[in-house]
Amino acid sequence: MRRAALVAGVVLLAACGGEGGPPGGMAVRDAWVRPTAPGVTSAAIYVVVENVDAPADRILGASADRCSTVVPHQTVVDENDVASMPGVLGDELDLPPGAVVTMEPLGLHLMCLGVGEPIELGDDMELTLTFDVHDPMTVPVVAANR
Ligand SMILES: [Cu+2]
Repeated sequence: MRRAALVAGVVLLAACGGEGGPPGGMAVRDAWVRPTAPGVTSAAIYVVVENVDAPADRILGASADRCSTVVPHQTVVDENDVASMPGVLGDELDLPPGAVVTMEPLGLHLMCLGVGEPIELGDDMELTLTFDVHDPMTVPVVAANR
């Protein structure tokens, strides 16, 4: 809450996605991807997106250079311990000012589909997130086991 008070004064000045503008707006951090399992051509990408001081927004989609398609998923475990990953259509990707969307194992993630060369531990890739309002943002993603 203290942070919200600090940035409140900046909101009117910060041009969302503007060239050379002040830091702030949208922050994309801690992006990592699980290495692909043998014979598997998909991998889960995890990332944290924070609307620091940008107008209300929403993650519209994503792409990555190692994936033919990237789709948001939510891992769901049913009463029989069977996990499924339905696509995300609800408000999970909404980013009102100050909101943080945290993608982490057993929860929300970006599914990288159509992986060509296997993704190995330590590999790098690039993830681009697109938003309803904000300019697209590209961040490095490292392959890790966490
Ligand atoms: Cu998935």
